[in-house]
Amino acid sequence: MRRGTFSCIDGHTCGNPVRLITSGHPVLKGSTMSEKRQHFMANFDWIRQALMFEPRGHDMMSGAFIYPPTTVDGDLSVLFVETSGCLPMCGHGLIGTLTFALQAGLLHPEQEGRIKVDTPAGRVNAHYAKLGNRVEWVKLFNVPAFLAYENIDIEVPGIGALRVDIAYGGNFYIIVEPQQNFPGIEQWNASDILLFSPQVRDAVNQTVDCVHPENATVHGASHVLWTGKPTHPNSHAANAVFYGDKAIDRSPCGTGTSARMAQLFAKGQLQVNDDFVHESFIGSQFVGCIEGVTEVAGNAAIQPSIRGWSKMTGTSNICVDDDDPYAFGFQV
Ligand code: PYC
Repeated sequence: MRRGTFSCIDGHTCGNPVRLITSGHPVLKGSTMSEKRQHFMANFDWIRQALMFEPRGHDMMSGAFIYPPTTVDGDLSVLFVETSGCLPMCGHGLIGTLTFALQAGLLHPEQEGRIKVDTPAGRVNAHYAKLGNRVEWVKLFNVPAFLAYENIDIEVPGIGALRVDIAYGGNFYIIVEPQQNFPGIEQWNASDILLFSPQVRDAVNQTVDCVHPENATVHGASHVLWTGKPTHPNSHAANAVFYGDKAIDRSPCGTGTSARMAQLFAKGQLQVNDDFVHESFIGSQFVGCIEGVTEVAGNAAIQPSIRGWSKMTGTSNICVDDDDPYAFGFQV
């Protein structure tokens, strides 16, 4: 039987939705969050589809479940759910999850202002600041990010030739910078991004095989990060991140910002300790920083951080009953 009632805290991080599911969790097998993610995808994907897709969700919907830590020193674990699947890591999702969980009294870290989170992509530490009961900001110390491929040439129907880079920041990002056949996001509208991104993604995945060198369950270039000129004088760059089938991230995208900083670092355009203020398609901002350098499977990587804020918009009890023909959602 596939049915249940799920309590949720809804809100957004810098404009992009976050649905923190606070009851109705399935029991997951595995000793790491990566293993639990595999178990969820194989056995409980109906929960993701029911809570993310229309009519209970929408194209941009993104959410998370909190579980006990899977490491001895962790405070909690997080499983991410989205219209596109179960991401190994989601920056805007984690900033929202921690904000809502702290504000709702669901999370009591050992050390005030510090949280240790086990995610499917690995350990992410977080700092936060509170004013009364309100969380003002959350800063994530994300998993190591690295440039995976440089100067990949693809042919995209309706655009022509494009040269792209691919970087990892918790997911694999195809990064498209302004060039002859792409003028920058400031000259495009949302429908151009929605039209061309799936074709760019298909072309890249037919050309290169993106697999995380330390965790083969993390594979495939899933997100397209189009770049361009920012609108705020204090932003260093702007982006429009496409994910799933129809989503453009309303936030500046935490894992995308990490990937972009890794790309710029590898090209000598950003240094350790540099702040990188990244602007989203709607003009909201994350403050990124390269905290240090490290290695992933013997190759250079950065230790990225991202700071952002979230706001709650409401709470809900969502029921899913398999006698509803649209219990598990639909996409148009
Ligand atoms: O913030 O990492 C992120 C993210 C991934 C997909 C949408 N947002």
